[in-house]
Amino acid sequence: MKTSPPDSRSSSTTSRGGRKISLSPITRSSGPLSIQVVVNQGRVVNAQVIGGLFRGYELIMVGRDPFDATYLTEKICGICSTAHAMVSSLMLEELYFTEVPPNGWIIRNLMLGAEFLQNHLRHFYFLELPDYLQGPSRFPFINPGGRDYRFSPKVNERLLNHYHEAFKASLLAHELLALFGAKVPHAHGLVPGGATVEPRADLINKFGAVLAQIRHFIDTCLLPDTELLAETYADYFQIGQGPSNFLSYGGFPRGKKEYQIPAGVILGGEQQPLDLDKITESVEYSWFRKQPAKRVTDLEAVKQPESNKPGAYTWVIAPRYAGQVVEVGPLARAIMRGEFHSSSTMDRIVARSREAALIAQWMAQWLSEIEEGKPAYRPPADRIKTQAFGTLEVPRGGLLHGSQLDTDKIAHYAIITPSGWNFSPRDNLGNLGALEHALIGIPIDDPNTPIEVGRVARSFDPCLYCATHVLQV
Ligand code: NFE
Repeated sequence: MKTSPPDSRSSSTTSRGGRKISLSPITRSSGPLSIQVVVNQGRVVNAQVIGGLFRGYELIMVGRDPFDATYLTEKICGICSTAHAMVSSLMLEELYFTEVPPNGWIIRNLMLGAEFLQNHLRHFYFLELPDYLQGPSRFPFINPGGRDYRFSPKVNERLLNHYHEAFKASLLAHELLALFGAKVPHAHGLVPGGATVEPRADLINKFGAVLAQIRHFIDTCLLPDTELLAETYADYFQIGQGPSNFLSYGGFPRGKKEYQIPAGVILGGEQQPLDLDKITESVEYSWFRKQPAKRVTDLEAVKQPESNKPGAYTWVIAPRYAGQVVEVGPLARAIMRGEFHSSSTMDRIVARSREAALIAQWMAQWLSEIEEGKPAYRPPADRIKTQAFGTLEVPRGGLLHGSQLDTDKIAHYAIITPSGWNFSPRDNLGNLGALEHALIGIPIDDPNTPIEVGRVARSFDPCLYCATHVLQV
């Protein structure tokens, strides 16, 4: 089943006899993602992940009042705007002396939690499941022949019903966010200093009632449907293994750097504390003027676009941690919590659904901890730094915003998104990005219907709108 046209495909033969297949665009994903693979003897032997959009958000920020960051950067994306509002707020709270009241931390986490639920529900039912499910034979559904459909007609029918029910659940998650955010997407209620909507009893009660409906859907549909998918396509636990390095910035803070989801990095199986100075960005294979890999904390080293650069193939840059490619997202967070121990297409899908249940459970707890009648916002005061970073776990992984001020205006702004990590190209050492790595070696049953490529790519939940926000000055 597809709610949009199939991934558009062309193919040719390479000099070594492999078959080059170009999938452009990859449908059922956010933003313009394309993938080129070379298939030889039934396996992918080479892969390039391509972000085809040039934007310019970091440029837009230059010369502006720093407090424009929250409302402007949330426009980067319609599906994770709260994430950008939150992380830019955390950055501003480092630049300006700010004491966010306890209610402010809780309400912001409730808004961000609602965004996680909305994204995870929508991703499973509308973007991921159609790779495995046969749709009704009517427009706009398309059921290309030769697909690897394994559900019995009865199970298929039940999952289709849940697909339709997921529209309501996903809508409820937006409703939840709007209770404190005032509107969705691009909420107004989340700002540096806390939340602007006071925690009134009627809002708290409404939030609790809507959250209970979503939790019911998660418990009765999302979790069992995910288990069913995992059992039916158990071979996908062996397909699409990532680089096996993971990063988390820490998630759902209740104070500065007090996280519900732990921060850390796992490199070569060893967990270690996170150090922002170890994050570098390479533009070797991106459409930017050649320069050595730079540290993300060096905000003055600006990337200059060069759309005709020989050898480059994407607008996404290549972030690396201590020179290593890492995977970010729900699976990385679950591995950090010790709940998962392997990386694959199906591990990512299962980790995302279980994370939705966990976050919904936390949200019910946080809601009960709101102190009615107490403030949720305290305005930022004097500027205390000229350079600062905000980092946090958001639906697709770790998000970073950084800025350097020149007096009271923004001189430089940097953003590294989760999809920037997962959909990055090769770096200056030639190491593949996380999805590129995951695609190498996967079996392709029929090169005329390379469904496996889309399945692996979608398990990372791509958002190329976020990943290609990069710019020039
Ligand atoms: Ni455009 Fe986003 C999330 C951010 S990018 S969806 O989650 O930041 O991966």
